Order: sequence, then structure tokens, then C-alpha cells
Amino acid sequence: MPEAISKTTTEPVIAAIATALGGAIAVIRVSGADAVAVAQRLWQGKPALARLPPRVLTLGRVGDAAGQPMDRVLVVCFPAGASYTGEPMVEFQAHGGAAGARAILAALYAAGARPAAPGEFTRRAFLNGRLDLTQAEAVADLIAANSRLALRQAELSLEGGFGAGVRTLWQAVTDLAAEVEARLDFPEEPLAVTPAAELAATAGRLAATGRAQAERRQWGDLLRHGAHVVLAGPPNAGKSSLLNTILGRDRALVTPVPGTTRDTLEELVEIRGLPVWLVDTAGLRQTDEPVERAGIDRTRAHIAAANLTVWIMDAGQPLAGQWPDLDPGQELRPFLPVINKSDLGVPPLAANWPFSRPLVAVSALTGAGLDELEQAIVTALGAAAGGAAGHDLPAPNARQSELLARAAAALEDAATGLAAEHWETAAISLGEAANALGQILGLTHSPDLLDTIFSRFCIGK
Ligand SMILES: Nc1nc2c(ncn2[C@@H]2O[C@H](COP(=O)(O)OP(=O)(O)OP(=O)(O)O)[C@@H](O)[C@H]2O)c(=O)[nH]1
Ligand SMILES: [Mg+2]
Repeated sequence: MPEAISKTTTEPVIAAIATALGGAIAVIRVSGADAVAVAQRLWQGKPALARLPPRVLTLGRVGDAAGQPMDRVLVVCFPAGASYTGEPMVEFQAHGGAAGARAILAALYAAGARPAAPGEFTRRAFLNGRLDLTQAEAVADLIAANSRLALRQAELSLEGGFGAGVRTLWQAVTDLAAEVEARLDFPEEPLAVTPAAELAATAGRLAATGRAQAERRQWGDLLRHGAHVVLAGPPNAGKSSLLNTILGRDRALVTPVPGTTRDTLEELVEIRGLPVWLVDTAGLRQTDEPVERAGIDRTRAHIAAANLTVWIMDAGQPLAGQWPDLDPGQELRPFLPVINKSDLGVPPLAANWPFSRPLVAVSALTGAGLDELEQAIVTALGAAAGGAAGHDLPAPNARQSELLARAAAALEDAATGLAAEHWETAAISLGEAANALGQILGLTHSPDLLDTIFSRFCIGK
């Protein structure tokens, strides 16, 4: 029996309802060394659970400790080594009512199981070597994903795509460290050895790889938390109308009166697979009216914090005077100039057109240009977050990115040390890099770290 599995046989039995209560079916999971024995105390079907073929659904009844029948269920048993957690597992599929599922859970507790903590099944899967830590983290991302690309990203990591890249890097660092150690152990070895400059170049290349992977965090953050895209511009340009058109419903109030929108309004929408928080704002203009002024202050705060500002102008008005007076440095922020009401005809651009980006012409009224606008938003966000090249490349989360950056810094130190033939300092730096990469995979971990990671999970996962 592999070591990873034999280790699990002492784990206490845990149980939880894995599905949302009130659905058509409730799945109740039981895992641990004695899972089958505990579940058998409820099972009134034939044959005994221990004699059921593994991983096959069987219909039967469950009852409470007094033998009172509770529900007709489907049951499935997974043997150790062939279950989600790696331990023996039993799953009941019961009728979906909350009371019924809770009664089965209570009977399992009475039979010796204890309540599972959030993410405890996945934690056991990790500890039993069924998943590496990047895959375990991806399970939570998969559940939280609220857009097509976020889901794809989580799937990539769950399949091991992100972990594989880190493992390759870790292996290369470990190999390099072994070469350097050999120099330390046998300094006079006459055998052909790789020149120091070549070792330094290798360390430099590995550092660049780690750095590049760390920097993809921005793209990961966009996918996990959604991009903030602010619709801003002069009053009456059609910001609220565009929000409604993109959402496909009348969310914001639209009137011909300039200054209609006062408070900001945020809605989550999926644009080309990206989760986007669209923020409708009060039009920017000079005003002494206190309520409108307060709204304008909010607009400015949103622009300052946005991933992208879509600056909307009115084709029915002369363009001069419609562009923003940017604060110093603000022109560096991602900015997308748009002319709305293109159905009225697009006016010629003034010679002092201040934007480097091409102009997108749309009509919230007719929907013309909406595809181009959505594409321009996604392109601008991708460019700003470093995700433009290959939306399919795995992107790290904050923890993983910090460890990648730490590994890259240690590898840069190692490169310097190797170039100067300071073998001992180089060996220490390489050790640090390998350690940081190992922490991403969970090769080394502390209970505190696991508590932090798995506390984000739901109970039953
Ligand atoms: N012809 C035409 N009219 C539009 C278009 N989009 C909006 N409008 C009209 O322009 C007026 C202002 O639209 P809103 O969406 O309220 O503009 P806003 O930018 O949100 O205005 P404030 O909230 O006041 O800053 C309304 O009368 C809309 O019907 C468009 O594409 N074409
Ligand atoms: Mg408005």
C-alpha cells in the first residue's frame, strides 16, 4: 500500500452535506478510515455497504439509530486510493429537502462521524497526495468563478497546468543547486564542469521565468475579482444608456436632463468571458449643486481606482471641450475614448485630439458599434493586466505570485553569486528559490497555511 494512503487510515470520520439545501437532491459525504462502518449503522439496504461493488450507485433505505426508516437513497462507496480524499468514502444521494438531509447528517454524527470543517475533504485530498496545493486552491476558484474565462483558468489549474509549470521551474532550480553543491563538495574535481558564466546565465533565465509568471497575477486578479470599468464623461453623453445596453436591461435611469445620474451604480456583467464590474457615474462638469458635486467626487474616486475608464462623449455636441482635464499622471491610466450617439453622425476630430488610442463610435440607441466597444474594453484590460498574450496561460493568485517573486529574487542573487564564483552564497540563494517554489506546490507547508487556504472553502468541499 502506498505510504500516502496508509497514512490516512487513522483519520477520524467526517461528514457533511455537500449540496445547497433545498435543491432536488442532497449529497451527504462521509470520509475517513471507518467511513463504511459508520455509514453502515444507517444503511438498511442489502447487501451490507462493505459488500457493494465500489463506485456503483445502489438504491436502498437509511434509518436512524432506533431503526426508524428515514429516506430512500442512492449510496455509493469509494475505496481508499480511489476517492476524492484518498480515504474510504461513502456518499448518500437523498431527497433534497433540508430536514431530510439534516436528519441523515445527525444520524451519521450519532453513528460516530464528526462535522467536517470548511474544505476538509479537499484538505485531506491534498494531505493524501491526490492534489498538489495549486490544484486544491483551484477547487475554491472553480466554485467562485463567475465568468467563462475565470472558470477556464480554474480548470487549467485544477488539471495541474499551473502546478506543472511551477514544478518544472522547481526541478530546474533543484538541478542547478545540485551542480553548485557538487562544486562545494569537490572543489578540486578535475572532471569537465559547466563554466560559472553558464550556470549564472541559467539562474538568470530561471529568474526571468519566475518573474514573468509572478507578474501574471494581475490577470489572475481580474479573473478572480472582476475588472472595474468606469463609464465616465460629460453629462448627458449617454453613460447610463450604454450601461443599460451592455447589460441588456433598463438598470439605470435615463433622461434628456443633464445631471440625471447622481450616485454611482455598479453591475457585474460578463464581457467576452471576462467578469466586469461596470460602474455608471455622475457626468463630470462644474457645478455648485451640492448633491451633484458629491456624485462627481465619487466619479473621480472611481476613475482613480478603475482598471479602465471608458470616456464617453456625445456625437450630438462639438467634441472640443468634451474630453477630460486629466490630472497629472492620469493619462497613464488605461483610458478608452468613445463617442456615443453615432446615429447622429460622428463629428470630425479636432486637431488637438488628446488621446493616443483610436476612437470607438457607438450608439446606445441602435446598438451599432457595441461589438467593437466590448472588444476594445477586453483588449485594453488585457494589455493593462499583462494578460493579452494567451488568455489560456495560468495566472497565479496573490500567495503564489508572492512566492514566485521571492523565488525570482533569490535566483537573481544566485546568478550574481555564480558569476562571481561565490559558490556558497549561490547555493544558499538557490535553496531559498527552491523552498519558495516548493511552498507553492505544498511540498512544505504549515497547518496555519492550510487553515488559511481551506477556510475559504465551503463545508462539504
Ligand atoms: N440619439 C441618441 N440618443 C441617445 C443615445 N444614447 C443616449 N441618448 C439620449 O441621451 C440622453 C442622455 O442619456 P443618459 O444615458 O441619461 O446620459 P448620461 O450620460 O447617463 O447622463 P447623466 O447621467 O446626466 O450624466 C437621453 O435622452 C438618451 O435617450 C444614442 O446612442 N443616440
Ligand atoms: Mg446617467
